Amino acid sequence: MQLIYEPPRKQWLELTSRPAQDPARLEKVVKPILEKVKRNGDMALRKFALEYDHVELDDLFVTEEELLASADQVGEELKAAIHVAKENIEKFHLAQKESPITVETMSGVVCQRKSIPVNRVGLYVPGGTAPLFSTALMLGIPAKIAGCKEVIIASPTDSMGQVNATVLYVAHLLGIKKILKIGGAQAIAAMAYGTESVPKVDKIFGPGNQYVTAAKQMVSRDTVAIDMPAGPSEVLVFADKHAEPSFVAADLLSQAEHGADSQVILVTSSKRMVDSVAQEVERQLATLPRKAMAAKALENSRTIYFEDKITAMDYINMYGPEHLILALKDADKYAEMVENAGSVFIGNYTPESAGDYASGTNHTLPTNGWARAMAGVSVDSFVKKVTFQKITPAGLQLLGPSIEAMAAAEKLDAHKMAVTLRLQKIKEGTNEL
Ligand code: HSO
Ligand code: ZN
Repeated sequence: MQLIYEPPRKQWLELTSRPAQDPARLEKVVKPILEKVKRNGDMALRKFALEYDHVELDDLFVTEEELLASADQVGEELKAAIHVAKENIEKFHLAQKESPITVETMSGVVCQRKSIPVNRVGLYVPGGTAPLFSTALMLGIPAKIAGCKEVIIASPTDSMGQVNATVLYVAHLLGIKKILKIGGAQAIAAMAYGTESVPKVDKIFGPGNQYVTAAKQMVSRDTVAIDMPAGPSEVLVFADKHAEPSFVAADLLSQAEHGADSQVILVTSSKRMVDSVAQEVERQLATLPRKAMAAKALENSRTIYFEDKITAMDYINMYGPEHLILALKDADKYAEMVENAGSVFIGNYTPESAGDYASGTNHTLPTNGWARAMAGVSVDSFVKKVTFQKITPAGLQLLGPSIEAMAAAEKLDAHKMAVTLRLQKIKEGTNEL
């Protein structure tokens, strides 16, 4: 980990950089995949499954039997844990449902805003070295709460043609029946364009490798909405001298083990913490099954020392971390100062893992500084907020002259006419309302 003491403000921008991506290279790989799926539909999907997952798929979707059988393959302890997580995530997301707002802005002029679910959504759940069944919970629960009519999951299979059993168990628990056995950019293409058997969706959600992310970005320019421009995962831990070095190290490593391109940052106001966390990181790293990946991520990572904690908060807000852990004595006080972060973990006993799995908050969060302007996934991400308005003749008499004046000033005569004609009718008394 790179170590920086008291960086001057002019250096901060550079210290908010993330590991470099190469979008042009990714686009070159992904573009032909998208085109093949667009052109050849299911046939292309079967070919890609053979080529990348080494599996011959008869059925592109998980069968009812496979879905039901998943319950037998998941241990009781894990099932119980998943139920705890599901309940908490449901509780927190149910509270996010908004009732319509109705405001009479002027007498006879009623404006309304109402949440209407996105009809069809596609949820990408990564497979591979670490199938993230928790992502199925984090996306499936708000989709169901929002009331989306059609929810499909796409997840790659193993070489036996099976989607991870725990992913299936979660899908079954949430009542999601359509699970596409395809991963990678080709899955994103299938959901974005639709094929003979895959419905075209309106919005695609979920994390994935760099190809999946590039594919999401590319299809979003074309035909479908996406949750957010996701990049490699990040955590920033802000620790004072009261923090527990072993906790801090474990939090840093829990993000580092996600992938070689993850970024972990330690900001601290204690010189002693710099060394003790480094020692703990070394010690714990050696025990991790994914140590090679985590070690690689640590190469992109930084420890930054600031004597003054308020200055440290300024830097943190500029960085805009996906996850921010406040391992501080006055954690609540500093939580009040947070402006830019995806999700904030307050105090020494609130690890990021809690939010990753089970406390109730969503783990699909903005990375790469997007937290400066965007929020993570919530029920809001699965609805459109549609506005309505209704104006009575009396209301139009009140408001009309303002509209006419503004339309005239913009020289948009038809706009003005739309009001004038109605006002005339009202004046003549021939309006039937
Ligand atoms: N930290 C990841 C989410 C996750 N962690 C899933 C474990 N499983 C991105 O927020
Ligand atoms: Zn995680």
